[in-house]
Amino acid sequence: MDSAEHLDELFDIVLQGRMKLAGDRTRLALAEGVTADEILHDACIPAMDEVGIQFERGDKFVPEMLVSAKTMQEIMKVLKPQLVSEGSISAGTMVIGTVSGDVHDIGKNLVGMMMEGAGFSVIDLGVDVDPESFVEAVREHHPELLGLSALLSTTMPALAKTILTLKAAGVRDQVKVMVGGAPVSEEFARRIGADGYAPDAGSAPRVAKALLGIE
Ligand code: B1M
Repeated sequence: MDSAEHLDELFDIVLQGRMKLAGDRTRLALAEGVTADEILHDACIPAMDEVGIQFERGDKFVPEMLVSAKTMQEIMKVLKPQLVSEGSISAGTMVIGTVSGDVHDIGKNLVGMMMEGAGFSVIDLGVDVDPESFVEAVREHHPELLGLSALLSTTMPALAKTILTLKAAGVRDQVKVMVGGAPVSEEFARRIGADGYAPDAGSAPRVAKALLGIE
């Protein structure tokens, strides 16, 4: 099989949610020279976009969307060691989570992996994280950076609410806040008082380092 055939196959595996095949076919593709980056950006992410399009059209339903997400997570388990290089000196600590009311975690997990790869220690609070839990985590871990992810237009206000809660708790100035997620824009980030916005996982470490004044 050539690279394009491997990528087509992995695209279909994610789109059809063929979870049992995911790990083995990913390992085979890597062994035959396809890169982790290609598998992520040329197979998995386009497949999830197609899942979203089919969901909007009414051709797929939530359970199918969930199986596709789980299938992509199986692939990400195999890709993680390739995507995360060994950072021996920590660039800083990042607390990350998906905001209240939102359970989407694939994008957040990818951002976390890329940040680890760039040498950050990442503390992942998971999904549906209420503002008070972010405050507690800032108090407990003293991170340089707080990452907030939102995938639904209905949970975008929770980004703003989290920042307001940090302010009310008196910890807003202790941490740089970076936001992201498909419906979020640079303009929205600025409007709610975030320090930074990254459009995707690839750019997140660069944005984070710029915010912290690292190289
Ligand atoms: Co949901 N869902 N979903 N879903 N889902 C979307 C987001 C949607 C766009 C689908 C659609 O209609 N086309 C739509 C939102 C519409 C809107 O609000 N504008 C939607 C909906 C409506 C819903 C439900 C309401 C459906 C329902 O129940 N009727 C429901 C809500 C549940 C909830 O959260 N309360 C729901 C549920 C689910 C599942 C649970 C079934 C599943 C999630 C499983 C999981 O994550 N473990 C799911 C999925 C899989 C999707 C789609 C198909 C794929 C999301 C994904 O993983 N993308 C999605 C359609 C789509 O995105 N194409 C959809 C791949 C991922 C790599 O990309 O998450 O965008 P993404 O992350 C990117 C960037 O956004 C960015 O970097 C990442 C990597 O490059 N980024 C950051 C993300 N976080 C960042 C943080 C940063 C910086 C960058 O700094 C901190």
